[in-house]
Amino acid sequence: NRRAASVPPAVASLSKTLTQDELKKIAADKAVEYVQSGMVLGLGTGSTAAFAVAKIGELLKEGTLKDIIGVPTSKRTAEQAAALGIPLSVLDDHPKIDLAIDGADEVDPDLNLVKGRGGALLREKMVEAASAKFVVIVDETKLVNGLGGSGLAMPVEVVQFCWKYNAERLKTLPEVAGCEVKLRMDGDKPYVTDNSNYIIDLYFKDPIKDAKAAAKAISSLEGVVDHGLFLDMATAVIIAGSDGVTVQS
Ligand code: ABF
Repeated sequence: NRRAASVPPAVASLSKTLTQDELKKIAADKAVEYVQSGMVLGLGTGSTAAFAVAKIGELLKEGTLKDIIGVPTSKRTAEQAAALGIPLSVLDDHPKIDLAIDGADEVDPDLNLVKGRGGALLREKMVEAASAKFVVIVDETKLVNGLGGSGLAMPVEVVQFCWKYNAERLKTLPEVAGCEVKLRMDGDKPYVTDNSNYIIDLYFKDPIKDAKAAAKAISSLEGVVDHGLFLDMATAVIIAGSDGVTVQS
């Protein structure tokens, strides 16, 4: 049970005047404390994860960390890590990852997540599922009582072929009843993922009643590649807020 893996609790008092970026960096730096020399690391995507990647690069450069191999979860992260001199690999060559560090869009009280508003959900899920420990780093704005509860997008990655057909089918699934569906755009063109797929974003008025059932139903549609529900995957979540840093596991 990866949820039971021990991550030491930590609390630090933070000033109430910190910006969201400062909070993200605090969470990221805390997660990097769990990195040890010789580890194979899953490198997340997004602005919070970018702070962690930057810190790992810094520690490697100064020699505090050695022999790290990073497995990036997106082309963006691969570029950032390569520029910092972090040696990189892929799951084909390093199928077992010691620790993955990544952000999230929503975190519920059971540490289930919505991820993928940054568009990297598929590679994130593959890398994080292959990780012995998966530490999530967020600022307190990401906490929700139920997944889908932020009212923001819950992404579903679909093949380009007949995406409208799949958008219609997603809309009629009883497990996500009432959600709105929208093809993610990049200017006036559909957004294309690192895997050459499209993303259909689901918007909920109320939190998803049964996230497990929703995940199963969405995955059952032919042409759906993956979705942003990351259930029972996080080992620990590091939350930076105005009252301090907490680690939930
Ligand atoms: C990744 O980055 C994604 O899964 C998630 O969509 C996003 C969070 O971004 P940020 O850290 O910029 O809020 O973790």
